[in-house]
Amino acid sequence: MFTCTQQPRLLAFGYRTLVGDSSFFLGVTFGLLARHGTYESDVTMTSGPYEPQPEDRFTFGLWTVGNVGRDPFGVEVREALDPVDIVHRLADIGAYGVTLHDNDLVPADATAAEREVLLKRFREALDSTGLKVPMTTVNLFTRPVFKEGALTANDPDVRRFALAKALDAIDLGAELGADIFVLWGGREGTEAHAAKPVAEALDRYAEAINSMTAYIGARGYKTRIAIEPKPNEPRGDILLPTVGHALAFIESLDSPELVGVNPEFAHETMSGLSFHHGVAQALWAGKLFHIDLNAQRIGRFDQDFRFGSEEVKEAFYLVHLLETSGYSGMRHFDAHPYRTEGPDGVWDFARGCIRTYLILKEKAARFEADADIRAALAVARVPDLATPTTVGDGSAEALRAYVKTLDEAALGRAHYGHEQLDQLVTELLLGVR
Ligand code: GLT
Ligand code: MN
Ligand code: MN
Repeated sequence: MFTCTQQPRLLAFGYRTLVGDSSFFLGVTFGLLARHGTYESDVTMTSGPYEPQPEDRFTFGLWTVGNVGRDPFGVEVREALDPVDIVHRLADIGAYGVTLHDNDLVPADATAAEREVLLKRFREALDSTGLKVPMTTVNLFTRPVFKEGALTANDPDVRRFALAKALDAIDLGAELGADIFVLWGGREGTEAHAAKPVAEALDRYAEAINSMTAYIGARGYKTRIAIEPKPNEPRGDILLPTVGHALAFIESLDSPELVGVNPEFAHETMSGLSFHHGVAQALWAGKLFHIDLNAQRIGRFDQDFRFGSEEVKEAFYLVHLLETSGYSGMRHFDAHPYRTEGPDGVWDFARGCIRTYLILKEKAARFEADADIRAALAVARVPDLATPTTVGDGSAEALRAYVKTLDEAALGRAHYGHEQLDQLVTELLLGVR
C-alpha cells in the first residue's frame, strides 16, 4: 500500500482545456484557492517481475489518465483531475514521465502571470516526484478556428494563427525540458475533397514545419519534431495518414534530421496495417523519435484502449521489436480508460498498460531464449536474411552465372515451417511455454 500525501496547493484560476474528446476542468477561481489536498492513493505496487523501473521509460499524457470519458454520444462521466495530482499518481505507479498539450496545462486565455503560476506549481510537482516531461505537443484541433484545418487551412490567417500557437508550444516544451515535440494534424484534411488540393496542402504543411525547425535552430533548442500519422477521425481523411506517408514527406523538408515520426498503435491499425511493421520501418529509417502505445481493433473508430487489450500478438511483436532494436526513447501510453470507469478504474487502466508491456517484455526475452523457437527460426531461414543478395563482385554477370547453378524446382519445394513457428509463438503468449 503506497500513501501519497500532497502539500496544500494553489490553483491559480478556473482552468479548462479541451483535448480531443477529453476535458479537464478545474473549477477554482483565481486567487481563491485553499485546497488542502491530502489524498491516500490505494495504489498497490505489484512485487515481482512486472514492477516498472525508471529505465523502462513509461510515460502518460495528462489527457490520457485525465480523460473524463466524453464521447460523441455522451457527456463526461469522470471528474477532471488536476495536473499536479496526475503527476503524483503517475509517480506512485512508477511512471518515468508525463506529457502534455500546451493547453492541458496552460489555458489558451491565460495571462502571462497566470501561466507562470501554473508552471511553477507543475514544476514543483515534477521536482518533488522526479517525473520528467520528455515530450510536449500542441492542440491544433479543439477550437473552432481549426475546423477547416490548422497548418494546412485554406485561409492563410488561420495557418498563421496555428503556426504561432505551435511556436509558443515549442517554447513551453523547451521550458519544461522536453526534447520531443509531437505534431498530430487531426484537423489537417477534409470531407469535401474538392476543397483541399492535397499537393498545395502538403506545400503549406512543409512550409509550417520548416518554420518550426528554423525557429528551433534560432532558439538553440534541442527539440526534435515527431509527426503523428492518422488516417481519419476527426476529419474524413487526414493528410499524412500513415507512417509511410509521413516518412516520405519528411525527406522533402529543409531539416529532415530534426523531424521523425510518432506512430500510434491505434492509428496504423485503423488503416488495417501491421503496427510493428510501420514501427520497424521507422526504426530502419532512423525516424522513430517517439511512440504512442494503446490498443485497437481493425475497422473501428480510434479506440485508444489500454495497451495490449486488443491485438495482443501484434503488441507482442511490437514490444519484442522495441526491446531488441536498441530503441531508447519513451514508451508513451496514449490511451483512455473505458468510459465505464470511475476514479479507481483510471489507475487500474494505467497500471494495466505498464504491466502488460512488462509481461510482453518478459515474453520477448523468453522468445529469444527458447531453444525450440530458435530452431524454428532457423528452419524459417531467418538468419539467412542477413546474407547479402549480390554474389562475387556484385555484377549482373556474376549473379547470372551463380543463378545458373541453382535448382529452381528444389527451391520451390523448400519447407519453411511457419505453422510450427507461429504455433510456438502462440503457445508462448498463451502461457504454456
Ligand atoms: C489526441 C489524439 C492523439 C494524439 C494527441 C497528440 S491528441 O488525443 O487522439 O492520438 O497523440 O496531439
Ligand atoms: Mn496519439
Ligand atoms: Mn488514437
